[in-house]
Amino acid sequence: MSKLLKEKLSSQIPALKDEAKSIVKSHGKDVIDQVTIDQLFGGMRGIKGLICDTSSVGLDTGLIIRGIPILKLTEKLPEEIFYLLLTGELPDEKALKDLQSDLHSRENVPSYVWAVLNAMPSDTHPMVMFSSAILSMEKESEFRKLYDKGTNKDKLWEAMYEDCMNIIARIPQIAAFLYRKKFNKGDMIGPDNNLDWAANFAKMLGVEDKDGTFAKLMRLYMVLHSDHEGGNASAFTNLVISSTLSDAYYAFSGALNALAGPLHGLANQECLRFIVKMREEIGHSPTDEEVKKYCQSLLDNNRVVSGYGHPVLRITDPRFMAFLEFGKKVMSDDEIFKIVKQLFEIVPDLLIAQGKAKDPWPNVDAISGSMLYHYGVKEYEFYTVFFGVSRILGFASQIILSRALGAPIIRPKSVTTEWIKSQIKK
Ligand code: AMX
Repeated sequence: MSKLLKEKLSSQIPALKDEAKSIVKSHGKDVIDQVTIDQLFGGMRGIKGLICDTSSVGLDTGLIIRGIPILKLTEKLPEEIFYLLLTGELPDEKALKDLQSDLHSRENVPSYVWAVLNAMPSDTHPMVMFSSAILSMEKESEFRKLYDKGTNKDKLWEAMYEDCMNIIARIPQIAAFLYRKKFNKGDMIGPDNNLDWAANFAKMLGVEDKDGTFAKLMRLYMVLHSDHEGGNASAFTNLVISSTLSDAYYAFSGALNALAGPLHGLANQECLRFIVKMREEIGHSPTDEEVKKYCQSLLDNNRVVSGYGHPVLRITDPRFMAFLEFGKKVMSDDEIFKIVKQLFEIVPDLLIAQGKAKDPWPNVDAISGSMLYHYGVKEYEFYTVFFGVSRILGFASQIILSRALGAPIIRPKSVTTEWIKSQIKK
């Protein structure tokens, strides 16, 4: 019987609920943070206002999944990470096989999804297509069916789990279809039941992979982007939508729309565009001096250097380091990869000298695009879709757990500028 993961979760949930209840009962009124006016005007940066147990991001550590630093998880499969995100444990071989066969059994995409994608104008952005494809499947939602039937609130997480698993099983096929359609790569390539989730995705994309390293990159890519705690724009959107008891189709589609912003997930597209443009404008493989001059002129013109800085990191993003190691092994002579390394040597000093960015170090987007570019995936409009496919593992884990804990609707309080001014007078 497939479904060991669901059984594991079922066995864990009562204790998780008891723990949350008992913390609130004994310490519900303890103060854990203060809010300053600059945080109100500054995008609520850093305010501790959410619970997210799947992962955490420390200023000086980067991503930690269930207590394990991301750099210790780079050899794992995305399915293993999904299991870890949800349960706090890595699966044994039996549980992994069970999860993989469960996903394969759910991968049949409803045919109307292809019709929806085929009907879109050819210049539609891939993120619009991806988000719309997921939303178009909302009528499949088990969660909504159960809710409409009127059910015990404690049962809702199970339907949320079913929806999430169905979506996770189908998105590699949907993303691969839209890549091949949008960029005229030929007919759709069907799934292969013998492959793991990311290798299957790699195969369906149809990217040439003679030595199997593209499949390896897909596994790494999906692991590195799987989650980044609960407060980033897309994860927060996902949590807010699902807290209204909207189902996973609505939540993921909305979260992907947040991910599509250039300050968030679209940065990987922007970053590659910037590198290619710099290479073109300079006209040859740039020298260090030329890279420095080019980036300095961006800063002088009040532009950002894509891929550098982060709202909640103050170190080189460990996910950047993981890709750097992969690149050194697999594509050390690649021209774009070399420019990525040059930027890493040069940009932090420029940002430090400028003195504005709180984090002068590269984030994952400074390098992820160059990995894809090396394999001929040069359509950088598609890069955020890779990010989205992966991040749905985190979105799913977060909302399954929220429903399991019966988390209430998210509803922070806003205040007016007049109210702030009255507080200042006091
Ligand atoms: N280049 C130039 N200036 C930068 C900069 C960069 N890479 N990063 C920050 N700054 C500037 C900001 O524009 C801001 O200037 P201002 O005071 O004139 O408005 C100042 O430094 C302070 O910003 P911050 O507090 O350090 O950053 P933030 O938390 O407001 O924003 C981020 C973080 C990522 C949006 C910002 O660093 C940025 O725009 N980076 C480039 C885009 C990017 O790489 N985005 C990817 C983020 C990761 C992700 O979500 N995928």
